[in-house]
Amino acid sequence: MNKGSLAIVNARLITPVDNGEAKSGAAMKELQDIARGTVLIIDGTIAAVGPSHSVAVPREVEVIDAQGRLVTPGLVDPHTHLVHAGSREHEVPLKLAGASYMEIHRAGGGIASTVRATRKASDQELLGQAREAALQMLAYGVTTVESKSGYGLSTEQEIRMLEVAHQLADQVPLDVVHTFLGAHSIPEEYRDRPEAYVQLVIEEMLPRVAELGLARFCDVFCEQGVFDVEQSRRILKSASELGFRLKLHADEIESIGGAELAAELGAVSADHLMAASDAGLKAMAQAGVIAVLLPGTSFYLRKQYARARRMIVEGVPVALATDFNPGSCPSENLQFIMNLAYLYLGMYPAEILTATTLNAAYAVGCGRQLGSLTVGKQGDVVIWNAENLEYLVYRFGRNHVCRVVKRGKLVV
Ligand code: IZC
Ligand code: ZN
Repeated sequence: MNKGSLAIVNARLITPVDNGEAKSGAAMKELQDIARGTVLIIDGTIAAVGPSHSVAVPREVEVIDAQGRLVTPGLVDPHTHLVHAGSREHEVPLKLAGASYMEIHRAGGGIASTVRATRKASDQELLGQAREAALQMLAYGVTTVESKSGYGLSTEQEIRMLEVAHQLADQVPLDVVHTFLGAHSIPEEYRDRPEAYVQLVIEEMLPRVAELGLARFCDVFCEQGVFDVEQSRRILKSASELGFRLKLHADEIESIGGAELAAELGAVSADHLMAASDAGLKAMAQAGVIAVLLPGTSFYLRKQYARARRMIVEGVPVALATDFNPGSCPSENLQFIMNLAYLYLGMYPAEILTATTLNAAYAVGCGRQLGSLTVGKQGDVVIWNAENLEYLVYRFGRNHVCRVVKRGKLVV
């Protein structure tokens, strides 16, 4: 990816301060706030951050005058199902008539319908759809995105999904973090022998994906009627032995002990957590597992929201993501997720910024390089058409991005 040099001056700079780990508790609200600041990026890396009068900008470096606008780190979206074919608008009338997500899933719709569409699509079609979505994300201020497989559900098709995601990473000015989610659903051809599918994931898919170096993380949809805690544990332990870092779709619909399992395995994150138990949250806090909350999914499924305040009080680091997928959150707009977090998770604007930058970066294993305006980190920056954070999370449904800078290059 191209690297550039530029300086943004006259900015209202607001950023989390990185102390080497994801922020929890009261620290989620602690931000550095510089009223008239400069960020200087040289060769893609942040070289200086401070009050404008204290930062000398070399003569040859291009200068952008932010004119008092809010400037933050580039946003990180740490949970998406970016690569898929087709769409699922046909499910909405079923939902409005009372069918639940899991009822549609059990009837062979839901994930299975996206699996059918994805298997049929050519690499070019998959790539085209993912590229369009990734560029939308970028337009909304996202400079790094996590991307899961999980609509192939055979060794060959899962590898193809991951390879498409790698091709995508070469074509868009975003960093893409790759996650293997072969255990997203039992595919139709294994419907009557789910255990054989678990074995396929463990014995064939994981070793192949590891050997090809296609994914940093392994994730499992740990949910009643999908993969239970015992199956999830076996898959994730095998993944860990092969060097994958771990994530879980945990306690989204039923409280089955997904949060507890994430803590037991030392997962980097447990995601969703709408139904997570008190004991599960305590265990996550103890083990330092990041909660990746997906309020767009609660909104779209018209379900309960995760207990973000409780998590923050318990000391669980919280991050926010879109969950962009064709079923339960068909939107790539992380700004809308920030609005939802403000109104329905009861998070404060400062916590929301931490959750969509630094904590999100740690949730994808990139906290040392991304997620804050810190000297030495990558020069990923958003200039907003807003003067403060409160405005950003108050005014919804429009895109507040003014400029996006990726590795020191103006990309939006
Ligand atoms: O396609 O429905 N929850 N996986 C788990 C999803 C939502 C994606 C989908
Ligand atoms: Zn998901």
